[in-house]
Amino acid sequence: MKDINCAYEYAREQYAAIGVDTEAAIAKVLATPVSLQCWQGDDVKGFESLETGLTGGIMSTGAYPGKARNGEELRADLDQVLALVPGTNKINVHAFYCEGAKADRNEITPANFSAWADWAVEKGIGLDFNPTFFSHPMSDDGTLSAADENVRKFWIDHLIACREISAYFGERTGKRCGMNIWIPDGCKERPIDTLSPRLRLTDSLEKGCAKNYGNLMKDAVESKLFGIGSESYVVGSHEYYMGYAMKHPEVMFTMDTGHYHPTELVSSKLTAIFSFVDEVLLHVSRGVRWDSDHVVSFDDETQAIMHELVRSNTLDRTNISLDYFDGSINRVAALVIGARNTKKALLKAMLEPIDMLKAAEAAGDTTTRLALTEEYKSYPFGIVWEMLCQRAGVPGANWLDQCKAYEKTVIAARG
Ligand code: RNT
Ligand code: ZN
Repeated sequence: MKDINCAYEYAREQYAAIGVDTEAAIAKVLATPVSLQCWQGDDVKGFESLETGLTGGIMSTGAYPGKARNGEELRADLDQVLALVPGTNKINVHAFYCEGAKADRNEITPANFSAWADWAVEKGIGLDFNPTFFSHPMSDDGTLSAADENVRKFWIDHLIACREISAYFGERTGKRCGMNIWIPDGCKERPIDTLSPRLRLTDSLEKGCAKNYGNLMKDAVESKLFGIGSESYVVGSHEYYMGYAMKHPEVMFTMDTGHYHPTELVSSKLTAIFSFVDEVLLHVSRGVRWDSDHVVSFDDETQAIMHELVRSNTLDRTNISLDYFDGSINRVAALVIGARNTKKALLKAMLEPIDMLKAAEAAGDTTTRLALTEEYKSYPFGIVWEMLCQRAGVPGANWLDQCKAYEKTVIAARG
């Protein structure tokens, strides 16, 4: 059997003939960070063991055995994930994955996250962070938009604490920490007063985000269409946060691919947002009929997003994160599948002869544009992907073997 080098040589030449440098594409994909959500590892449970269970109108379904029960287990699982996902990765941590001395959400400090920081420093990777405005007895009647001033104060204090922790992550890892703010505030039925909660949210965000941490951390705001129990009204809607991000240029705008009407696509919104916003944070997910947070697939939309970023040269203004939680299959595999698909889609986008296509477009030759775009879809990019994995020292298509072995020896032993 011929080896991969032989096949790669052929692929490299084919791409070179249309002006695409596969080596440069591999290098760019390997250098582009993708932030992997720790919450896939335990069905968004966290380490606090409060009575509430998962709230906030999101839901993880499935009862696959062996979810991580503490920081040690979760980080061990993430070690295994990182061994199977090529290139630069970050780990995305949520505030309720706190450890050490017991502290309520408004009291957590960097000390509660030193185990995460130590681990990341040892691995040489960056961390991102999220305040947790759900799964807490104080989050039932709103958080940052709550009418009750005590409740609102509690969550502003949580926001302040989380930004301090994010800056700590930035300092410890030497890599800027992106902090994504998502709140579940909303209503099952249409409220009469839809404005006041939004004005309170603005006030809370401006108060909570007042401190400037320089380049150690950067805030992001994530909008949503609806949640379970907030079907009729969501305070932090798309238009709301778009407006907030316009008013606060230092804040990133987050788009989660599951947070729009099923016929709306994030890929079609990106350059509109980039016309006015400096940096975007992506939650790459897959909604099936609703915001179901399925594992990211190598599907049309994931590819379209990557094409948009590469074609518009906005990849460096984009923070790619994953956000889904599937408890019905091996959770390590779930994270690996979504992460590999995301990077695969990015690679495919990097292998497009953009200059040639742009030239055809500029010349008004839309026939060539369509003919070639379609033709290049079947170029041998799978071989380039295999080579990318080899260069990164991770398995190719047979990565599942390692994952299964880990399941047998480690995950199966969990009660
Ligand atoms: C919820 C948002 C949010 C969460 C995570 C766990 O709809 O997508 O990003 O999924 O914070
Ligand atoms: Zn999200």
